[in-house]
Amino acid sequence: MTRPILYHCPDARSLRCMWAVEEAGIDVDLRLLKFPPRAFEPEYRAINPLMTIPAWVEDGRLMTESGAICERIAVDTPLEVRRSESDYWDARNWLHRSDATLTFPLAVMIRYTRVEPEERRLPQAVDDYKAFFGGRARSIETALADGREWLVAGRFTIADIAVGYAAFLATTLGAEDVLGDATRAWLNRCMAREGFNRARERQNG
Ligand SMILES: N[C@@H](CCC(=O)N[C@@H](CS)C(=O)NCC(=O)O)C(=O)O
Repeated sequence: MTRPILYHCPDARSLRCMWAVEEAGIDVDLRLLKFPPRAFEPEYRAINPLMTIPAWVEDGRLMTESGAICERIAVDTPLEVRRSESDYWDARNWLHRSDATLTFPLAVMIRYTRVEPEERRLPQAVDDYKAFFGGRARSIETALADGREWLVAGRFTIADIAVGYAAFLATTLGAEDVLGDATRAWLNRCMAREGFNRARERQNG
Protein backbone atom coordinates (compact mmCIF):
# COMPACT_ATOMS: atom_id res chain seq x y z
CA MET A 1 0.00 0.00 0.00
CA THR A 2 1.33 3.46 -0.87
CA ARG A 3 1.76 6.08 1.82
CA PRO A 4 -0.83 8.87 2.01
CA ILE A 5 0.47 12.22 0.73
CA LEU A 6 0.00 15.31 2.92
CA TYR A 7 0.38 18.79 1.40
CA HIS A 8 1.31 21.28 4.08
CA CYS A 9 2.40 24.89 4.64
CA PRO A 10 4.12 25.78 7.93
CA ASP A 11 1.60 26.59 10.69
CA ALA A 12 -1.39 26.51 8.29
CA ARG A 13 -4.48 24.42 9.11
CA SER A 14 -2.59 21.43 7.78
CA LEU A 15 -0.64 21.55 11.07
CA ARG A 16 -3.70 19.81 12.54
CA CYS A 17 -3.01 16.90 10.19
CA MET A 18 0.77 16.94 10.78
CA TRP A 19 0.20 16.93 14.52
CA ALA A 20 -2.34 14.08 14.29
CA VAL A 21 0.04 12.09 12.07
CA GLU A 22 2.82 12.46 14.66
CA GLU A 23 0.51 11.52 17.55
CA ALA A 24 -0.85 8.52 15.64
CA GLY A 25 2.52 7.37 14.29
CA ILE A 26 1.34 7.25 10.67
CA ASP A 27 3.89 7.29 7.89
CA VAL A 28 3.07 10.00 5.32
CA ASP A 29 4.74 11.42 2.26
CA LEU A 30 5.02 15.08 3.31
CA ARG A 31 5.00 17.75 0.59
CA LEU A 32 5.84 21.23 1.88
CA LEU A 33 4.48 24.16 -0.15
CA LYS A 34 4.96 27.93 -0.07
CA PHE A 35 2.03 29.93 1.30
CA PRO A 36 -0.33 30.85 -0.23
CA PRO A 37 -0.23 28.10 -2.87
CA ARG A 38 -2.45 30.16 -5.22
CA ALA A 39 0.38 32.70 -5.48
CA PHE A 40 3.45 30.45 -5.38
CA GLU A 41 2.47 26.90 -6.37
CA PRO A 42 0.48 27.01 -9.65
CA GLU A 43 0.98 23.29 -10.33
CA TYR A 44 -0.82 22.47 -7.05
CA ARG A 45 -4.13 23.27 -8.79
CA ALA A 46 -3.91 19.88 -10.51
CA ILE A 47 -3.85 18.23 -7.06
CA ASN A 48 -6.36 20.44 -5.24
CA PRO A 49 -8.45 22.77 -7.44
CA LEU A 50 -9.48 24.71 -4.30
CA MET A 51 -5.80 25.70 -3.89
CA THR A 52 -6.22 25.36 -0.13
CA ILE A 53 -4.04 23.63 2.44
CA PRO A 54 -4.23 20.87 3.62
CA ALA A 55 -4.69 18.26 0.93
CA TRP A 56 -4.50 14.54 1.67
CA VAL A 57 -4.27 12.03 -1.16
CA GLU A 58 -4.78 8.36 -0.37
CA ASP A 59 -5.76 5.49 -2.66
CA GLY A 60 -6.58 7.99 -5.41
CA ARG A 61 -8.95 9.98 -3.15
CA LEU A 62 -8.47 13.69 -2.37
CA MET A 63 -9.50 15.11 1.02
CA THR A 64 -9.24 18.88 1.65
CA GLU A 65 -10.86 19.51 5.06
CA SER A 66 -8.47 19.45 8.01
CA GLY A 67 -11.19 18.15 10.36
CA ALA A 68 -12.13 15.28 8.05
CA ILE A 69 -8.47 14.40 7.47
CA CYS A 70 -7.92 14.35 11.24
CA GLU A 71 -10.84 11.95 11.58
CA ARG A 72 -9.25 9.70 8.97
CA ILE A 73 -5.88 9.78 10.73
CA ALA A 74 -7.45 9.04 14.12
CA VAL A 75 -9.20 5.84 13.05
CA ASP A 76 -8.30 2.93 15.35
CA THR A 77 -5.98 5.06 17.50
CA PRO A 78 -6.62 6.53 20.99
CA LEU A 79 -7.17 9.91 19.23
CA GLU A 80 -10.47 8.61 17.90
CA VAL A 81 -13.64 9.06 19.96
CA ARG A 82 -15.67 6.03 19.01
CA ARG A 83 -19.37 5.92 18.37
CA SER A 84 -19.79 3.75 21.46
CA GLU A 85 -18.31 6.46 23.76
CA SER A 86 -20.64 8.90 25.50
CA ASP A 87 -18.65 11.92 24.24
CA TYR A 88 -18.88 10.89 20.59
CA TRP A 89 -21.19 13.74 19.54
CA ASP A 90 -19.36 16.31 21.68
CA ALA A 91 -16.13 15.30 19.98
CA ARG A 92 -17.67 15.70 16.54
CA ASN A 93 -19.14 19.05 17.50
CA TRP A 94 -15.69 20.27 18.62
CA LEU A 95 -14.19 19.02 15.39
CA HIS A 96 -16.61 21.06 13.30
CA ARG A 97 -16.46 24.05 15.66
CA SER A 98 -12.68 24.09 15.46
CA ASP A 99 -12.68 25.28 11.88
CA ALA A 100 -16.12 26.66 11.02
CA THR A 101 -16.55 28.71 14.20
CA LEU A 102 -13.09 29.23 15.72
CA THR A 103 -10.64 29.39 12.82
CA PHE A 104 -12.86 31.46 10.53
CA PRO A 105 -12.41 34.79 12.40
CA LEU A 106 -8.68 34.10 12.66
CA ALA A 107 -8.51 33.64 8.88
CA VAL A 108 -9.88 37.18 8.47
CA MET A 109 -7.16 38.42 10.84
CA ILE A 110 -4.47 36.60 8.84
CA ARG A 111 -5.70 38.07 5.60
CA TYR A 112 -5.67 41.66 6.82
CA THR A 113 -2.39 41.45 8.72
CA ARG A 114 -0.21 39.17 6.57
CA VAL A 115 -1.61 38.28 3.18
CA GLU A 116 -2.91 41.54 1.72
CA PRO A 117 -0.39 44.19 0.60
CA GLU A 118 0.18 47.06 3.04
CA GLU A 119 -2.27 49.41 1.34
CA ARG A 120 -5.13 46.89 1.67
CA ARG A 121 -4.57 46.02 5.35
CA LEU A 122 -7.51 46.75 7.64
CA PRO A 123 -6.67 47.26 11.33
CA GLN A 124 -10.36 47.70 12.18
CA ALA A 125 -11.27 44.31 10.67
CA VAL A 126 -8.39 42.74 12.61
CA ASP A 127 -9.58 44.24 15.92
CA ASP A 128 -13.22 43.36 15.26
CA TYR A 129 -12.49 39.75 14.33
CA LYS A 130 -10.16 39.35 17.28
CA ALA A 131 -13.03 40.33 19.58
CA PHE A 132 -15.36 38.07 17.59
CA PHE A 133 -12.92 35.16 18.07
CA GLY A 134 -12.68 35.97 21.79
CA GLY A 135 -16.44 35.63 22.21
CA ARG A 136 -16.44 32.30 20.43
CA ALA A 137 -13.37 31.03 22.31
CA ARG A 138 -15.26 31.39 25.58
CA SER A 139 -16.85 28.05 24.66
CA ILE A 140 -13.44 26.43 25.28
CA GLU A 141 -13.12 28.10 28.68
CA THR A 142 -16.63 26.97 29.65
CA ALA A 143 -15.86 23.37 28.67
CA LEU A 144 -12.69 23.37 30.78
CA ALA A 145 -14.28 25.10 33.79
CA ASP A 146 -14.76 21.81 35.68
CA GLY A 147 -10.98 21.32 35.79
CA ARG A 148 -10.81 18.66 33.10
CA GLU A 149 -7.44 18.10 31.47
CA TRP A 150 -8.70 17.49 27.92
CA LEU A 151 -11.84 18.53 26.05
CA VAL A 152 -13.66 15.19 25.80
CA ALA A 153 -13.54 11.50 26.66
CA GLY A 154 -11.11 11.93 29.59
CA ARG A 155 -8.06 11.72 27.32
CA PHE A 156 -6.17 13.63 24.62
CA THR A 157 -8.13 13.20 21.38
CA ILE A 158 -8.54 14.58 17.91
CA ALA A 159 -10.80 17.28 19.43
CA ASP A 160 -7.82 18.70 21.35
CA ILE A 161 -5.74 18.73 18.16
CA ALA A 162 -8.41 20.44 16.05
CA VAL A 163 -9.36 23.07 18.64
CA GLY A 164 -5.79 23.32 19.97
CA TYR A 165 -4.63 24.38 16.53
CA ALA A 166 -7.15 27.26 16.51
CA ALA A 167 -6.00 28.41 19.95
CA PHE A 168 -2.34 28.11 18.90
CA LEU A 169 -3.04 30.12 15.75
CA ALA A 170 -4.68 32.83 17.88
CA THR A 171 -1.45 33.16 19.88
CA THR A 172 0.53 33.71 16.66
CA LEU A 173 -1.84 36.56 15.76
CA GLY A 174 -1.59 38.50 19.02
CA ALA A 175 -4.95 37.20 20.24
CA GLU A 176 -3.64 35.22 23.23
CA ASP A 177 -5.11 37.81 25.59
CA VAL A 178 -8.68 36.89 24.65
CA LEU A 179 -8.15 33.29 25.78
CA GLY A 180 -9.22 32.46 29.33
CA ASP A 181 -6.87 31.09 32.01
CA ALA A 182 -8.08 27.49 31.76
CA THR A 183 -7.83 27.69 27.97
CA ARG A 184 -4.25 28.94 28.15
CA ALA A 185 -3.28 26.18 30.60
CA TRP A 186 -4.89 23.56 28.34
CA LEU A 187 -3.13 25.04 25.28
CA ASN A 188 0.19 24.82 27.13
CA ARG A 189 -0.50 21.12 27.77
CA CYS A 190 -1.29 20.65 24.08
CA MET A 191 1.85 22.48 22.97
CA ALA A 192 4.05 20.57 25.40
CA ARG A 193 3.20 17.29 23.68
CA GLU A 194 5.97 15.57 21.76
CA GLY A 195 3.62 15.08 18.81
CA PHE A 196 3.02 18.83 18.49
CA ASN A 197 6.70 19.64 18.72
CA ARG A 198 7.74 16.91 16.27
CA ALA A 199 5.15 18.23 13.79
CA ARG A 200 6.51 21.75 14.04
CA GLU A 201 10.11 20.57 13.71
CA ARG A 202 9.27 18.46 10.67
CA GLN A 203 7.56 21.36 8.89
CA ASN A 204 10.79 23.31 9.05
CA GLY A 205 12.39 20.72 6.76
N1 LIG B 1 -11.99 24.35 5.93
C1 LIG B 1 -10.66 24.10 5.38
C2 LIG B 1 -10.00 25.43 5.11
C3 LIG B 1 -8.72 25.32 4.31
C4 LIG B 1 -8.06 26.68 4.14
O1 LIG B 1 -8.73 27.70 3.88
N2 LIG B 1 -6.73 26.72 4.33
C5 LIG B 1 -6.00 27.98 4.22
C6 LIG B 1 -4.68 27.84 5.00
S1 LIG B 1 -4.85 27.82 6.74
C7 LIG B 1 -5.58 28.27 2.80
O2 LIG B 1 -5.22 27.34 2.09
N3 LIG B 1 -5.60 29.55 2.41
C8 LIG B 1 -5.02 29.98 1.16
C9 LIG B 1 -6.02 30.34 0.12
O3 LIG B 1 -7.23 30.10 0.28
O4 LIG B 1 -5.58 30.88 -0.89
C10 LIG B 1 -9.87 23.24 6.36
O5 LIG B 1 -10.24 23.14 7.54
O6 LIG B 1 -8.90 22.60 5.96
